[in-house]
Amino acid sequence: MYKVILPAITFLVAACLLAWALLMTTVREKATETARVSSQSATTVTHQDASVQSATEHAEPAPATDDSRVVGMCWIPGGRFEMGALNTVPDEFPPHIVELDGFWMDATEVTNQQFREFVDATGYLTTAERAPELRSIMPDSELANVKILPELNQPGSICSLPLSSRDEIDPQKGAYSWWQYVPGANWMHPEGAESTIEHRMDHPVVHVSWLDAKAYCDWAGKKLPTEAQWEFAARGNRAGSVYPWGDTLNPDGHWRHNIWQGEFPIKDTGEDGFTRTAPVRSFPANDFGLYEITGNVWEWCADLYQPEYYAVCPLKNPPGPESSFDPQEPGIIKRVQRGGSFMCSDQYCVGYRVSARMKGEEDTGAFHTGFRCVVTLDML
Ligand SMILES: [Ca+2]
Repeated sequence: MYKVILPAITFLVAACLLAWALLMTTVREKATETARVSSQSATTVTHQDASVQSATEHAEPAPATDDSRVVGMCWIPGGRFEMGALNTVPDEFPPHIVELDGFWMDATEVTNQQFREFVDATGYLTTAERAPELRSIMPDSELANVKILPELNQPGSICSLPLSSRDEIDPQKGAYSWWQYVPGANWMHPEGAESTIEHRMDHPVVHVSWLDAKAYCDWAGKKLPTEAQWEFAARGNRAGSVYPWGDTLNPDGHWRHNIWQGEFPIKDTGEDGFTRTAPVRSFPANDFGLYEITGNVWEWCADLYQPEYYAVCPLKNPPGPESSFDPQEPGIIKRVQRGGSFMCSDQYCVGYRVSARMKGEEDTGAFHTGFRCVVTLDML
């Protein structure tokens, strides 16, 4: 008999939803200890370096270029900023200074229409359209020999299923009570085989793995943003703010991004106008002209994930760690996701804060996960 477990693809979403509480208990002590040693210099820099400033106080203008790739993208002027946060989640600690060269970033999340053009041009099949391969499992880990449950060994992806009451939440299953692997779910069928994107071509593409996002970028001549680029861009000119527009979640009673309202995960009241993905440009852009940089869908970043990377990362253009390590699932390769999604609630996963970090298996998408791209100066 094979030893069977749920496929690694089901780990992603559970991690997204359980990470908050688990990470608090799993890595706080270690992160704090590490940070005690390493953050002193970072903190010293943070509070003594008067040159820390928002990106555009001395913003360099966008370089003149006729490169068609940057059409419709936003120029993010280089600068230095404080990345991370105090007193939130251990993996956002320590706050530290980062310097970045300027770059262009997509004004919106990559849409179904854009992804359709990529697929039409290349014939690319996303990971959700292929048989599961467990490609995120590290070959030397204790998970190396796991097998996929036969009933799950077919193309599909992760969807959240509606619950009618909290009685349907199985304490043993936790987030698996509402997150399930749905055969036939993929970017063209976000809620399963019978669903369609026919009237959602201006919505962000979902059910794309990190590998799918990278394939799109390679085709488009772009890259995924580094985690530092993403946070710098999301913060705009608002150093230290919780959200891209400030510190108040819904100023003047107006929702500024697409998240979950109501009792999670039972009833999303859709006060912001949406209970699933929203068309891009549904909400106001941030200082740099970026739409839905938080909320709507999680956005893949280029970086491998390590919760303690901030304590050791370089000052200039940090590329992310050289290897992945998630204490919760050390045998699985994780990449960073940022920005939160329409599934994020202040009752559960407040991943829509600009400093909030998330991680996912690089071969796994979900119905609340997409991406946007960047072009850097060295790519011109
Ligand atoms: Ca919403």
